[in-house]
Amino acid sequence: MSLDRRSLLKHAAILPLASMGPALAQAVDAPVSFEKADYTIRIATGLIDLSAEHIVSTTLYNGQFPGPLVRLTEGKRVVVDIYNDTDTPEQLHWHGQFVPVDVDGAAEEGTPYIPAQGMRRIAFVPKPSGFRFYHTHVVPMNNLSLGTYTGQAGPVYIEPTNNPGVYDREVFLVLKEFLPSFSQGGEMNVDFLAGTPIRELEEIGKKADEQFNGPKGYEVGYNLFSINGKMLGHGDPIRVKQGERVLFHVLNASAGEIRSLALPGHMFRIVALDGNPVPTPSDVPVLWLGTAERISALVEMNHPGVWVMGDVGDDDREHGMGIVVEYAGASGEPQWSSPQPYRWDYTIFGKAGATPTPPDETMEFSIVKHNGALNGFNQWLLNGQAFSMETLKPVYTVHEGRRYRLKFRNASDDIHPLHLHRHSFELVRVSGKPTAGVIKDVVMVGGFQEVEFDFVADHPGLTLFHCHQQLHMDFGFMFLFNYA
Ligand SMILES: [Cu+2]
Repeated sequence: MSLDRRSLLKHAAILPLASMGPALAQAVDAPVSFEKADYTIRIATGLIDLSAEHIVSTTLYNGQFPGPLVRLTEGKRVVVDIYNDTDTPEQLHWHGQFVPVDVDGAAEEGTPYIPAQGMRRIAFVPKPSGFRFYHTHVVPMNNLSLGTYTGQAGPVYIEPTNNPGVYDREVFLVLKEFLPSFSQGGEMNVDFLAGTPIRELEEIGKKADEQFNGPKGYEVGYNLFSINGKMLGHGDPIRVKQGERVLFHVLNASAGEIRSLALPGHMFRIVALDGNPVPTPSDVPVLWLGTAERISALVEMNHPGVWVMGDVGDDDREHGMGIVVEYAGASGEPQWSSPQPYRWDYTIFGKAGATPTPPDETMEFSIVKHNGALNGFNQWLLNGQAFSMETLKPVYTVHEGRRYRLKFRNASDDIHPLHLHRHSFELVRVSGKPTAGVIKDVVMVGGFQEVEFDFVADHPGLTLFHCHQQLHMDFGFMFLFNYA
């Protein structure tokens, strides 16, 4: 290996830090300074070839998009070295895992930054099992070259201690847009969620709009769309055989878009949501995923041909959001046909006739948008309060061991993918429909609709809640739970 001056300087910059060893290490349950890392993740600027004509420069994990698949075993401690070769301090968040605050990767909770041109070694015990992911958690605000607008996302699969494995093979799909830009036209929300808007919430939203009646707030749009870092028609197809049972693990790694996915002539049997097995696996023609949601779905390959598996939005699919599925022996141009409109309803995966454990306490939150209130950006308020990035003050307190019911009332026309850190939650009611047994870490609440979910406060430490739409979380839609 030869080192040029630049990389020598880079190594020199790392050395004093690395030699500090234990000071950087997270003492979890054993000293880690002489251990070899199980995984090394390097954050650096790099290029991704979305197609031969579309090569994008952005920040990546290990020079690739998506970042490497991190395969872990539930309960088996893992050591991860994270190097930051950029000039910006970074946070790497282990989305959907029950990890302590110093590992979680959220500065708001107190996780130390991975210093610019520095590194952090972390160690943790992976749990719960299933499909998780890792992504950056810095706050980009109006800088579209930071945070989840970059290519910093990768899948995590935590092997359960026993895996029933009723499939022939697994395919991971990471959905992601590139080349973001601001627009001020206001976005059209596709009407795909089950349920009907609540008049009272519409009235609250209307009042807020009358108060903040200037131009619509900035939105982020994208030029290029991809699955596993390739635009539709570029990269290898998914090659299948007739009769094969393929388990797709689909991740929406967008900074703020909702994504759909359909495969003409095939049904998806959803077996897990956000990595957690669902009580009632069900067949659906289309997958809908809010930002940061994951779906694991079995597809029986029983419709030979060459197909486009893609977003139902024609424009997004034509700009790359799709991947070709090719049966052995089939040839010709990949075929697409739009599925019938389908209403996405989380409750069909629930446990029929069951009722969740009653909570010890219920907290209610109203979601209100102040149109263009922050230098042209929409500001988001929960119960009248926008999160302060300056004070990072926790507003709500939970007690260990207690079960909390959170009820969100959305007085805006936007769909919000609500996310709780370091805990999972159980859906209790979605747009008026009761349910039980669906365990998630992100859930979409529809425009002028309501959602309720329960979580047990069993992972002490500051716990972040936020909307996973990057613009929303950066401009107020966030709060911290404090453990008493
Ligand atoms: Cu939101």
